Amino acid sequence: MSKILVTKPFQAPYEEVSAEIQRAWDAQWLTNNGPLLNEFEEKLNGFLGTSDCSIVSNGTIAIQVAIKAFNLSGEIITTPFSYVATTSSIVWEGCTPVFVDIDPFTFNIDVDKIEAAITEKTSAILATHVFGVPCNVDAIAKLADQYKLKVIYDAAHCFGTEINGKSVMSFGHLSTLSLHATKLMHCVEGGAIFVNDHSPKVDSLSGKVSPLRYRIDRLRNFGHYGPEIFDGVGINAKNSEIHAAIGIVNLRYAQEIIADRARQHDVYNSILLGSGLKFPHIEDNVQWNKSYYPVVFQSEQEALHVYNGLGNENIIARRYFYPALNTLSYIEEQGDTPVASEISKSILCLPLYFGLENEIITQISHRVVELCDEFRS
Ligand code: T4K
Repeated sequence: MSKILVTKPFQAPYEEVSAEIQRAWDAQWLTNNGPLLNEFEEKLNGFLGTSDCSIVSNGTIAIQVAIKAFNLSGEIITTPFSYVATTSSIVWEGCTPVFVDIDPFTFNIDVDKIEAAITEKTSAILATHVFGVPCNVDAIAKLADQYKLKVIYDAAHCFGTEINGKSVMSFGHLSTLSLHATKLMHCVEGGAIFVNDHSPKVDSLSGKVSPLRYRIDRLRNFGHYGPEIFDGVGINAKNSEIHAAIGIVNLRYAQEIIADRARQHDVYNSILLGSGLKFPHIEDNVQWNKSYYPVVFQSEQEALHVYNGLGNENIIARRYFYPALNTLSYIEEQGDTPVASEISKSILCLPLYFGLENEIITQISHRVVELCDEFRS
């Protein structure tokens, strides 16, 4: 079998991409929140049913800008089971991550353990909807209200996931999305911040926006409010017209990409369900985007046996997300997170990308079952 990667970027027909890039080229406007970027924002809002989206240069800076937008300090309660960017952004912004263990079924932060981690220094909860599976947003909102905490969701994996038909970006005070090439929806490099701020709108250079959106739009552009006025400290988190052009094209295929992920999941499930493996639990009211195919094995040794066995046949699975983030070398207070520790060691994501054929998925699945049988015998 030729090499099967864990993922591949979606690529729209090149003519469509070049036609869209041509618009930026003809306009001689290439970056600095130009018309294509604004169009991409509107189209993202249109697709997701959200109202306030600011595109930035990647999903990591989206988290960092989010933390700055609320002027967070002190401790931020977070999950140990996510990509490193969730934790590194907290540390980079000078805050202290406080790790709360995860739920063994959804692999998201365990809401029953959050309250015990709240101290007078806690300023926010930054939770990841890992693999696009939503956290218990109602329970988190209740705790946040009670303790006056901000809620930021790292929704990097969540394009297209809904709760009761509503985009998962509509929950929490703010959500961040990654639009990186490896994501279900992408613009090569990119990220977005979705705010849920219903306070009275304020004037911005581009019209009336919520105060939080206003702040984020300043933060992502050096603090500029016009050429000579700087409204607070900012950074360069802008994205370009070329990225926006690719995003606009890819968005045309969003439904098709999501449907294709569901097809792939069905094929994997038809062989792997019932073979002693564990999969994320999805609540009945959740429409999951199926952006990854994570499988939890019975032990780390079994996971590694499968990982190596597949690797020997050129099938590349990935240990998303190992190691648990509270064990990173720069973390002082690791806390006690046995569930995250166990799951991070025994999980693999199997190959999943647009167009991956049923036949290949069938072969991978049978091989996984054989390798597990071999290990267990
Ligand atoms: N929060 C969470 C929860 C996240 O998962 C992430 C990122 C972030 C925040 C931060 O968002 P960004 O700042 O990245 O926008 C990838 C991605 O780089 C990263 O975006 C993603 N999460 C993370 C989970 O995975 P790697 O280490 O898997 O990348 P890499 O280069 O090994 O590529 C994966 C596979 O894709 C390989 O098999 C090769 C293939 N590939 C990759 C690229 C880039 C291609 O075939 N073509 C390509 O162009 O990190």
